[in-house]
Amino acid sequence: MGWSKQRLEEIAKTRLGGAKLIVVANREPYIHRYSDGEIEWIRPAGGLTTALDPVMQACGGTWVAHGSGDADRETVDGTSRVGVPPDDPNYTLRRVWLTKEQEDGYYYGFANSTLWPLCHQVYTRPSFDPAHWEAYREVNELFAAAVLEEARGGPAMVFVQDYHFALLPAILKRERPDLVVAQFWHIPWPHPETFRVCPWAREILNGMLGNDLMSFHIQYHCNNFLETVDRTVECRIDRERFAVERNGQSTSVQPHPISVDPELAIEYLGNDWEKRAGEFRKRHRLGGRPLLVGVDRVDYTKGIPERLRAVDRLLELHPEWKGQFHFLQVGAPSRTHLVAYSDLNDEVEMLVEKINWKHGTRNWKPVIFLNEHHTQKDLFLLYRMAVGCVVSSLHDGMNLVAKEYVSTRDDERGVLVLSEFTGAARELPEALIVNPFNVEQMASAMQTALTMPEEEQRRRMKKMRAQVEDNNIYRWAGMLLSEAGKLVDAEPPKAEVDTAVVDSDSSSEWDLESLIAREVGLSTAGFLSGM
Ligand code: GDG
Repeated sequence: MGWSKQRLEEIAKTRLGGAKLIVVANREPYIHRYSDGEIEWIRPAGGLTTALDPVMQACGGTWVAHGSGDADRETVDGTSRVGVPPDDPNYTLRRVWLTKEQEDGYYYGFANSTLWPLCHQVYTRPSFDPAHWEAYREVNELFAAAVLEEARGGPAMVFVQDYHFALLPAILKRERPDLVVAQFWHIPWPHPETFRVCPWAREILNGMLGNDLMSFHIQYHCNNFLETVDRTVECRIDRERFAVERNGQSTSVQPHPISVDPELAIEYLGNDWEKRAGEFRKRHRLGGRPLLVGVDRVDYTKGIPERLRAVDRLLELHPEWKGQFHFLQVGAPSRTHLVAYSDLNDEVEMLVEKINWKHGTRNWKPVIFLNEHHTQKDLFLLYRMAVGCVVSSLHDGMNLVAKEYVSTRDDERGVLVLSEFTGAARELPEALIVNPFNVEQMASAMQTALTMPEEEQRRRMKKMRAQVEDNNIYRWAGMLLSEAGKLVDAEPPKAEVDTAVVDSDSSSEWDLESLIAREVGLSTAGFLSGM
């Protein structure tokens, strides 16, 4: 029995015991904006929203987020709420409004110029600006007020997302000790020596220790976090249970690798993907040539220049590929107000230009750079068309692009080139694992991807698909919610549980228990064996 949307729905009903589910994330899952005078909605690029929207669609509840679209205010009711997905609403989006100064200091400043580079080992110096820190604190208080309003009048579980809200859990616990608070950190947690340079390291850790459950993608990040806490704040570390005890509060620290919804691939590809692929090839003058693709937000952690240099090297080593393939890079613009990001965009554009000039001909360009936001449907089409997908992150919490690529390949073809510095590399060892800093190795992996025999592709892809099918996004959310749900102090609403469980399958409650027990058993065994 596997994890599905329906199983997750059951978990939400049984394990949350009637408590309301409130997700807090900076980014909203749906943005309303003006286009030619009309209001339209889009889904933003980024791993967090991609992963959590299906979870909320399965569980229901409220998602609290920054209202960032220019038509967001026009589409909410008097309490800043709107039903989503906009075309078929089944959960609530509560928007929080920020001033330009708050957004500058909290989002572009402390979150993305301090914590983002601090947590990723990519040699970009974090900035430590007291004004940004002030704005970060202020916005964490502002979000806490919105969450407390949403949680009024009953038990609730608050599921906090990411590094934008390190202070939020302790604020919530201070005001409502009965709330169950869990946080998932979507990016890596660095080595203690790296983190300790932050002037506000202690305040950040105090905030995070307000959580009942603190979760990262992999055990290595949990170990780093526990070590950082041990060296920075006064507390008792329970290494047996992997928990931090302090002032009567206990924070359990657990790995839960995030994933994707494999069903989405079927939905997005539909029956017409081959026709759409033909149109795409024509539009970009690709002929019938094989494609290697990269799909990323343009971010300095993703190793985009590194993979372009590898394309250059591949063409130097194997000039026979000239005119014979394309490297297609989708680069969704991201955080463009920050100099580090606009500089990177310029660097990528220049590199593409240089490589195309050096190796291209009048009718053929080796690299095609699509520097714009795409729909997920279009991205999945590219995955399905490509003979290989290159993920060369210099450091990445998980990396969902790798798992999305695998999820589209029901033909069991295609090769994944995957950086060893992603969380995903631990789960997908059948990919061609590379060090993105090693240009020769990357070029050679691209050569292997372009020439791998079909049988070999099939053997590897089969295993990777089984992994992504089993460890899907519903398992991630189900495990996290049931771990946190153990702490909810409320009785399940009888009628709802009865209908949900008995109607679907009379043995499913037992199945659910044994499924969770088996999973917990497995993860404990993994931990004990030092995985
Ligand atoms: C953070 C962590 C962790 C890309 N371009 C467009 C677009 N995307 C989508 C992809 C994928 C997502 O964005 C990117 O996810 P990643 O996981 O690769 O990276 P981050 O955004 O950095 O995510 C990461 C993740 O959180 C989840 O925990 O895996 O380690 O850094 O889904 O398809 N989506 C749309 N248009 C685009 O142009 N709609």
